[in-house]
Amino acid sequence: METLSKVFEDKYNKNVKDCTNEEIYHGLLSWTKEQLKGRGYQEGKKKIYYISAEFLIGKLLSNNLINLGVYDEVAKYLKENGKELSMIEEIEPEPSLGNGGLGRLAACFLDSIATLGLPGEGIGLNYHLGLFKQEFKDHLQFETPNPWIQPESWLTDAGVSYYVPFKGFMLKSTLYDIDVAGYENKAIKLRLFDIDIADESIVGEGISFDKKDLLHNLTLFLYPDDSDDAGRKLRIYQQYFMVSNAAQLILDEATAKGCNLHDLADYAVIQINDTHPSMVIPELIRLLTERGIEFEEACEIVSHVCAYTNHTILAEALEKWPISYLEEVVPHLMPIIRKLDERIKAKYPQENLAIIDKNDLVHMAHMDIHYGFSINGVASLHTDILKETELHQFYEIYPEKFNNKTNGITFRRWLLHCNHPLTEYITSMIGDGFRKDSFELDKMLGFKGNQDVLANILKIKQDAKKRCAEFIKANTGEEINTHSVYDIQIKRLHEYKRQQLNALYIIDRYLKIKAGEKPQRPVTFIFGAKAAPAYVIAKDIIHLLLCLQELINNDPEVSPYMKVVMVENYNVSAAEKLIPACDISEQISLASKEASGTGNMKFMLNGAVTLGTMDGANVEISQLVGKDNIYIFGESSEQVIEHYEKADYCSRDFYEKDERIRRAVDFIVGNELLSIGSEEHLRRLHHEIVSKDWFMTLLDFEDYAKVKDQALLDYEDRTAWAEKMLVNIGKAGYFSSDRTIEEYNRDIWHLTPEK
Ligand code: GLG
Repeated sequence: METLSKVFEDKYNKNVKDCTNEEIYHGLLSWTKEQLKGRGYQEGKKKIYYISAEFLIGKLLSNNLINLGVYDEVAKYLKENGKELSMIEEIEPEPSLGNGGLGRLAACFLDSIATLGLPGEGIGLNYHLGLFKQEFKDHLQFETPNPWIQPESWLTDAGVSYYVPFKGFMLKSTLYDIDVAGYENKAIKLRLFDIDIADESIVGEGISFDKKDLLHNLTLFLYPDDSDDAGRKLRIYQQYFMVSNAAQLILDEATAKGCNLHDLADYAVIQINDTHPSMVIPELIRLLTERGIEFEEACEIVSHVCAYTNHTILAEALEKWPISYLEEVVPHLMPIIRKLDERIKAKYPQENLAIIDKNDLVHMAHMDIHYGFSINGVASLHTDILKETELHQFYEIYPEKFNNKTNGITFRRWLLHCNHPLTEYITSMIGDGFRKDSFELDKMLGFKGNQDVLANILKIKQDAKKRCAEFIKANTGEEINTHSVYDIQIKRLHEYKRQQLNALYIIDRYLKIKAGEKPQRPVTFIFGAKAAPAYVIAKDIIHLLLCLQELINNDPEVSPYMKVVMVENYNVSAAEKLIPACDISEQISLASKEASGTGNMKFMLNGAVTLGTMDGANVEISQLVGKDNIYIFGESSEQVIEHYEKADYCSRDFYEKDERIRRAVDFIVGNELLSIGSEEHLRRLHHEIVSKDWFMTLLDFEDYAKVKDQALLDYEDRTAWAEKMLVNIGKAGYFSSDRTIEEYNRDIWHLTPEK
C-alpha cells in the first residue's frame, strides 16, 4: 500500500488519515487506473468487438479493486487509517449508460471477456448525461440530467479520432477508453466515442433540449425520447456515429496487424447487440468498397464478420427505420441498403424476408440475419420462440445460423462485491474455486439438511435485510420492519413486466387486512423502476405504486402488516443494496414476453426464491432448482401466444365475472386513492386495465395470488425455506456470464484465450 500512500502525499500533500472521503476517492481512482494500466491488455490476432448502444457499467471502484485482487488489502489499509471503503464508494457517481437488462448484460460480458482472457473490446457512445435521474414529486416521476463525468474520471483520452459523414456535414469524434479488469487477469477496453462540441448547457427544464441541434446534442443523452420525429432521427444520428467510428477503428486495427481486408474475418468478429448497431453492416461495406474491394466481395466479407443477438420479441424494439429518415441522415448508406435488399429479393421474393418492406421501412433485424453469420436469442425459451414464431421464416432458410446463448451475470459484481458476508461464508464452506469456476457452487448442495449451515444462511440474509432497511430509509424516508418478508420487484417499468399485477395483489391484501384478516407476518413490497419519459401508462403505474405507498404506510391499521416502498432513481448501485436482502424475487412477466431477464439470476445467486411465470430464463431456473424451490404460476407461453393469435383475451370479461378482481381494479379509482393522487392518471390506468390490458394482467391474477399466498405461508417454516435458499445459491453457477461468454466464444467468436 506504499504506492497508494504516496498518491495522497503527492496529490494533496497529506497523510491519508487527514484526507476527506472525496480526496480519498480521487486518490484511489488515479491509483487504480495506474494499476489497471500496469496489468496490460488481452492481445491476439483476432478480436471480438462488442458493439452496443448501452453499457450499464455501474460504479467501478470496488469492482476494479476486487478484480485486481487488492480489495481486502485496500479496505484494511483504509480502516487502519480510520476510513471506511464503503463510505468512499458512496462518493463515486454512477454512469447511467444503459436502460436495463440489455446494457447491464453488455457490462457483465466485458467483465467475463476480460476474465476469460479473450482479446476484445466494447464499443459504444460516451453519453454525458446518461439516461436520466428519476425524481418523485406529487407521486409522479420527473426526469433530470444525470451527469457523471468529472474532471477526474475513469475515462482516458485515447488520442484517436475519426470523421463521420452525415448529410451536409462531417463530425469529428474523440475516443475515450475505460479499462475493464478481468478477475485476476489482464484488462480489456470499453471504448466510448464522443464529440468535443457536445454542450450540456443546451439542456433546459428537466431533460428537454433542442433535438435538432446535432452539433451540440449528439452524445448528451442515451436514447432521447423517441415519441416524435426529431427524437427518432436523433437516434439514427447517434447510431450511425457509433458504428461509423467503430467500423473505421476495426479496419484500422486489423490493417495495422497485417490484415489485407480480404481476410478481415481472421482479425475481427463483431457482435451486434440488438438492432441499434445494425448500420455497421452497410457502413463496413461502404468502407471496404472505398478501400478498393468489389461490392459482392465486401458483402461476403461482412457476412463472415457480423453476428447478431436478439434481445426481445416486442415489436417496439425491433427497429424499422423509414427510408426517408435514412435519406435525411445518412443518404450515402441508402444505395448500399437498397442493393443489399435487391440481392435478397432476387433470391427470396417473400415479403416477410425483405429488408425494405412495401411501406418503405428498413427492417434492421432482417438485414442482420441475412448479412450476419449467426443469430442468437438470450434464453432457451426465447430462442425457441424466435425459431418457431417470431423469425420462423428466417429459421427455415438459415437454420444453421440460429443458436441460443442463455444470459448470465458476473459473479464478481453480483456476489463478491455486493454480498461480502455471503461470499465469505460460501468460501468457508466450499473453498474459493467457485470464484473462477461458478459450477463449484453446486458443492453447497452437499450441506442440505445441515442445521448449522441453514441457520447461518438465514442469519446472513437477516443482516443483509438490516443493511437494506438503512438504505431504504435514506432513499425513501420509510422505516421498514426487518422481520417482514422482503418481496422485491426491481426492473424497468413496462406493462409486460406487470408491476400492475403486483399492485393488484397489494390492493387485495390491503382490503383483506381492512376487513380484519390479519396475516401473521408483515410483508414489505419493494419496487424500483424507471419509466421511459414518453411511456404514459408506465408512468401511471408508478403513480399508482406511489399512491399505494402513501395510503398503506400511513394507515395505522394496516402498516404493521404490510408496507410498500418505491425506491427513487433505481440503478445498479441500488440493485446492489437490494438484491442481497431479498426473500421473494418477483419475475412475473407475461409468459413469452421477457426474453431472458437477468435480475432473476442475481436474486437467486443471493438466496432469494423466485416467484415467476414460465418465461425467459425463469424456465431454466425452474429446471435447475426443481419445483419445490421456486413458485411458478400463470399461463404458459404457448397459451399466451395462442391468445394473441386468436385474439380471444378480453380483460373486461375477467373484470366483470370475478368479484375479487373487480374490487381490486376499482380500488384504483376509489376515494382512498383519488384523495391522494391524480384523477387523470388513475382513471386512465383503470380504463387501460379494464378495456385493453395488452399484457393480460387479469388472466393470471387468480393464480398469482394463490401461489404468492402459498410462498408467504411456506416462508414461516424457516428451515425449509433456508433449504430452498441453499438450493437456489448452489444451482446459480450455470448463470455466470463466464459460462455464457465461453459459449459465445465456442460457437460464434472462435478466439484463442490468453493466460
Ligand atoms: C432485454 C430483455 C431482457 C434480457 C436483456 C438482456 O428485455 O429480458 O434479459 O435484454 O438480454 N431489452 C432488454 O433489456
